[in-house]
Amino acid sequence: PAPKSDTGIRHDHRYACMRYAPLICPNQGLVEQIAILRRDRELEGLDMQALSYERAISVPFPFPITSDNIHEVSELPHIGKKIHSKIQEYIEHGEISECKSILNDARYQSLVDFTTVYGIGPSTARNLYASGLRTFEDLEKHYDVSPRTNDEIGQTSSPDYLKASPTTGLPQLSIKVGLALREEFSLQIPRSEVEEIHDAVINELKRIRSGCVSTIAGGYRRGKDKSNDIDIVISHKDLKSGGDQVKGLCAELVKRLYDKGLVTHVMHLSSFREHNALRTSHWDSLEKALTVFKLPHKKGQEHVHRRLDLIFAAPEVYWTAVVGWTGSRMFERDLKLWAKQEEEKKFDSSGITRRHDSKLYFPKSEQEVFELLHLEWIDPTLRNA
Ligand code: TTP
Ligand code: MN
Ligand code: MN
Ligand code: MN
Repeated sequence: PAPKSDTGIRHDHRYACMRYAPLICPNQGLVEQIAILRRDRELEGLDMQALSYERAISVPFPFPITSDNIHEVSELPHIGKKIHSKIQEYIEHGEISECKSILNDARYQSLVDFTTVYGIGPSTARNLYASGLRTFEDLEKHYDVSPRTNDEIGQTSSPDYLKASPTTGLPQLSIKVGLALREEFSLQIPRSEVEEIHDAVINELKRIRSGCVSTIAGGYRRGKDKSNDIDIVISHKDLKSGGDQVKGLCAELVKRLYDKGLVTHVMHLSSFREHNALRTSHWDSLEKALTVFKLPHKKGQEHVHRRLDLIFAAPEVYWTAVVGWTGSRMFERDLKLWAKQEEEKKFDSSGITRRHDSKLYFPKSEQEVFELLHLEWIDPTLRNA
């Protein structure tokens, strides 16, 4: 085996999965400015540049950066000359001039607006812009969405929603619904409602399969006060069932939630690719559904449409799925990188494999996932890199 990189948690470790990263950061103003640069590069498809800005802001500096300690910042990983000069500018002037011009740029504003629509990513946004569209009103005309009431939105879902394409290009229906519901989706979800939605989902799950287990993952698990969506990882207690208890459950549950009026739309529904001979059943065991969910109104109080992601894992890969869906994105990216570069393993939400012989590992707890990768376990609330 290759010699291990230095192990042990340090705030300046180059792998995000080896750092404690709390939600609150003492350099919030600076981070927000650099995030604008990152966003601009991401929207323009400059992914490597975006990633280097994202990496830079994922390294926590434990104190407010000032002219007295900025020399320490340049010793941190992922802080190159370019980013250092931006930080310098921020320390001197309280802002980064490039950010100001980005924020005033009409193209940037349109691309930011477009990508707030569920279903529109940077490349679709650039294409829409290139075809002359600039505002939400332009998009509504383009996608033939007229302002609707909630009831009418409910009716836009077609009866053949279960055939939602699992392939790359999102069907127009998705963008249409995303557009119609964009204001509701922009409202963040308090923890209490995340829990209420989880309970409602599990309540229906129990009716179709007993013995299931679940974890609310995503930002909620990392301690965020308000989330943009709800991510629930579902599996089954019975390890010996080898995934049989979970197979097909995704479509079954989504269908039930839809019939109960709880799920209003399905953006994506993956099927169990049972006949793919090149893959073992374990790699196929993550079924998932990206849906829109609305709690039933009570006492005349309407609830908001929420995005709900349901992830189904076979019992032996439940904990890798939980780790994989807890995030943050940067934490996940570096966990994969660590596994590959330092452990000669492949980490994925759907399992851990040894690279040279494809041996599969089946960790029985979240702690075991970290142990297998020779990492110190990090509390989810410190995975906010
Ligand atoms: P998100 O739900 O996109 O983000 P989040 O929960 O961290 O924050 P919020 O929802 O409040 O904006 O993703 C949750 C985690 O799931 C993410 O950290 C990485 C993982 N993930 C995947 O593994 N694959 C995917 O396709 C997506 C979208 C997320
Ligand atoms: Mn931070
Ligand atoms: Mn989430
Ligand atoms: Mn999600």
